Amino acid sequence: MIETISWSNCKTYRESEYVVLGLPDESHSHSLRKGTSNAPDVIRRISRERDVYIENNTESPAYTNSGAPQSKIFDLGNISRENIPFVYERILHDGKIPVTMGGDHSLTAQIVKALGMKHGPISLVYFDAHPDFVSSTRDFYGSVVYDCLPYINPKSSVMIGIRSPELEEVQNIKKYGITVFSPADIQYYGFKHTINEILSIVGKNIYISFDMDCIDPAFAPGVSVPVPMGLNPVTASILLKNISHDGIVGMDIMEVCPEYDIQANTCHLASRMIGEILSAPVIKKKISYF
Ligand SMILES: [Mn+2]
Repeated sequence: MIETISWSNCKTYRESEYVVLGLPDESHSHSLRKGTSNAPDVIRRISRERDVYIENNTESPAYTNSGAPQSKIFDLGNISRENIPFVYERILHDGKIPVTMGGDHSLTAQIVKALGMKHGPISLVYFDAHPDFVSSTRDFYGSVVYDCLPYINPKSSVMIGIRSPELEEVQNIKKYGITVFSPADIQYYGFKHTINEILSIVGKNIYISFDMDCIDPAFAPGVSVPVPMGLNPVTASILLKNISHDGIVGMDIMEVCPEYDIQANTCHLASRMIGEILSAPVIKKKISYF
């Protein structure tokens, strides 16, 4: 018998508020490191080995770290890149919030497209070591933000954790007016100041895309393209909670590369970050059923 590991804490898709999906696809990555397509299943498995997740526990919070009100979660399993438009359109039509595990970061552009078509311009909150804002090449893991441009409002979007931009990416950041918070900025100006700045920039329809390489490789070595001098996990989690507090239209966690992980630290952190989001927000949007 094949064991199915899922994040579901309610019995049916219909009653869920959040829908978890895996996108085990790295076909648009140019990284020398391979293996992000294994991340969804490994993160699911790790989430059950530690304290974050209690399967099918409908009586107490699934995410024991927060003590926050419980969200209803249904895990749809893994889907293919080709099915993104169809599946996300349905999830959004049903008034639910997609939570995606990648896979390479290029998948985010397709998700944001589906969200933008449903909700209008998205405030993109982009956690990453790299801006992924290349425009000379398209539709790969380095052009994600450029590929998202038709569906986002750049002036109400932010990048957090950036510390390895290419020249053309710096030019695009200036050209389109996206505000960047590097790890050094956050350290220098302080936490509360950073949170207030971010909250003053982002509008409604917040989508959080969390490239695991935003975190320092000391904490998250298992990523495709690690860069030193990254965010501390506590900093990232508090930013996540504050940004998602009033509701988000979706989130993803991308670029986890289990093969390069050390003692599953990165996968455990990824599972915890998803838990932080799922347990944090007060859902203000009305949930519509079939
Ligand atoms: Mn990225």
